[in-house]
Amino acid sequence: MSTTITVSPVTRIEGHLGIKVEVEANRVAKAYVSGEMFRGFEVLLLGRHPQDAQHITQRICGVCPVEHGVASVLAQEMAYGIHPPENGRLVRNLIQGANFIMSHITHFYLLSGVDFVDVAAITAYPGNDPALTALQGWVKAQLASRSVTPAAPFLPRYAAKYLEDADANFTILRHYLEAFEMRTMAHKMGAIFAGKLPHAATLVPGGITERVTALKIAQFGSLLGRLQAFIQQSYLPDVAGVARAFPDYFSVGHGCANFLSYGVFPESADGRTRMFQPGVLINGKLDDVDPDAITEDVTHSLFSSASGLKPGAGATVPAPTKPGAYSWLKAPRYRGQVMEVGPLARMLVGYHQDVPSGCRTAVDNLLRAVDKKPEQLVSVMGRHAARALECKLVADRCAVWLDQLVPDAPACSPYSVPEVGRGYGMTEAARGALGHWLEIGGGRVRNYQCVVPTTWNCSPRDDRGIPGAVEQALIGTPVADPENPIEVARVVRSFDPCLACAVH
Ligand code: NFE
Ligand code: MG
Repeated sequence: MSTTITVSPVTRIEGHLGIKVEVEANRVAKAYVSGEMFRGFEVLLLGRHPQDAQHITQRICGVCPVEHGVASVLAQEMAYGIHPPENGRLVRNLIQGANFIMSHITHFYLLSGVDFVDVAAITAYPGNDPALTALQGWVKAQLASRSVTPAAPFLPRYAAKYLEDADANFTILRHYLEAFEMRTMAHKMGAIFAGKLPHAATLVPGGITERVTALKIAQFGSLLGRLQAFIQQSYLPDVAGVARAFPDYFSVGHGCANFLSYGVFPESADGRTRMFQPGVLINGKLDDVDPDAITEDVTHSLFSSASGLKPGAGATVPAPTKPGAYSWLKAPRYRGQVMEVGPLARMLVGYHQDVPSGCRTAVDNLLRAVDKKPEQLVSVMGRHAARALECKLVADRCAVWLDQLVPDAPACSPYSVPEVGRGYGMTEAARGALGHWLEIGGGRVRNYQCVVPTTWNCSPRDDRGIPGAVEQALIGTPVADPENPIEVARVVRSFDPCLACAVH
């Protein structure tokens, strides 16, 4: 006999995500992941001036707007035949790096960490540290209001086994409060060159409109130093502590085990070398990324446009009552295969490459510290660890890019918009591979298609009925108590889904 569990909407993620799993003998046998709204950015861009695209597409999301802006200017730069000067490239890396740092800290402390930390236990923790007193007051108020309206962010929550070490529990919760300040600091740091954040005002084709000055470099460096200290002294040890306390989660949430990364953070003007180089891992074999191998199926998606189109020729026609369809996400595939994207994909692609990204050493050190084999990283805990490792690598690399900036040197190249043209921008957002495809006709946007990280991860079944990456990761997940499916929540949140992005 099977029990159906529906969790909708899933809290502590971005956007509207529905999960339906069928549990047999305390294991997930079938999983359905759905995006529950249509947004239509690809439709509303049609007929607009191409230069509006980096501003409009940033509004797809408040978490990764910078990356949508970068993907859009990369697509335009290909169509206009230009590259940014050195300062433009470096400043973009710094703004995007600031966004990765903000996003990863937010995900661990404010979103998914609460799946492992025992919030309620904090009320009994001894001491009178001001952070403790603040937390206790907050949690007590929430617990007291439970019967009336369960209040975010801690309630409602599943009855489950949480972190049992009271000191570690308090430490992570103290860092939870600090994480609010850290994510603000990361935004402030990026905004030094972005003009403002979350939505960057200074991103343009050809580079960046903000002047690079010695003062801005110094301000950025000061905030970066404090973030590096938090990552090193709090984030990495806290993730390691959770990994030690929940070793089972190195064997839960395996998924498709195919990984795709478009590469990110250009280290040369033409973007051919990048801090994280592009790569695709299928059945453990590393290959170059071929943009032509990307297609989007829609058989189970709420669209009437043709299935299996390449994004350069893609179409978005909503069909809210389409029979057999259950999600507002398309189903992206690479050579017809399901792909996982995100920090784990970047770290594993980097691990298999002989490039100086630092991935190989970081992953080797991690494997030694947790006494695991590389294949065990393909799991809930592996995703958290990869995210934390990447956060440190990116923060450290930001210090190098900052050092390479030349005050008052140009940060932007001139260009003109052609009547007809095509381009695509492939980059990485915090959650994974992000591509924008642009076609210009009559000097206006003739077609615009986005294939987005969470569209890859939370994809529905494809034309062949093959489930998407999160759907596959859920299959086999143990569920001890169907009334409290914490294991399902932990698998889903390990991907850091953003449904606002996914349905764009
Ligand atoms: Ni809306 Fe986004 C996704 C990321 S795409 S958070 O999925 O990261 O740039
Ligand atoms: Mg799309």
